[in-house]
Amino acid sequence: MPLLKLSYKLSFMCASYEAVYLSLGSNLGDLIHNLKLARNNLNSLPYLIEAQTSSIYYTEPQEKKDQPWFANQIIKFYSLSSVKPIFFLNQLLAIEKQMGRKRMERYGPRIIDIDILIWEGKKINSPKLTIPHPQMLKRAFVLIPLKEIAPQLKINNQSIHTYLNKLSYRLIGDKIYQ
Ligand code: PH2
Ligand code: MG
Ligand code: MG
Repeated sequence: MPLLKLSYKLSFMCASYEAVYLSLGSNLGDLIHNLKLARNNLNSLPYLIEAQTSSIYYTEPQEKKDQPWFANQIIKFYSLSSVKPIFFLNQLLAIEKQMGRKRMERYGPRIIDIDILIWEGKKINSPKLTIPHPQMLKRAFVLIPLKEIAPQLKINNQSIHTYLNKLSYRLIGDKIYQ
């Protein structure tokens, strides 16, 4: 086999992957359709493999209260470890834009928001990107679906359960009040 072809094949077989947890949110238009479309767009990125998907929750808006309720969902992917977080972030922003997101006000209504929550083995503090996501530990709409798909996950050595215990929220069916 030609050397180039062999090394191409080997790079696939020996590729290493890192777990990445993403949060999806939508509160404008057809919420379920928007989450589905975002999930499809993510799955069309060649370096991502979907591993687990949470249920969809309907969640009371946080930070800015006077806006429609959100549909939220968490997806765990494996990403090729050669992919750089800032490159990935730019691809997420491109998906949001292509789906029609207009950035008007901070925390305001949006067709789709795709956030990087956790990237296995990485802590990042740059002006454009902070990992783990700086607000995730205060948000029941993140912690509840995350616990559903990764009950054993530790964040800064603490369980999701521990963080949830510090919050005041109500989970009624698939609705999260906070
Ligand atoms: N996203 C925000 C602000 N507030 N509230 C809920 N319930 N769900 C969200 O996804 C959300 C929010 C900014 O990204
Ligand atoms: Mg967000
Ligand atoms: Mg965002």
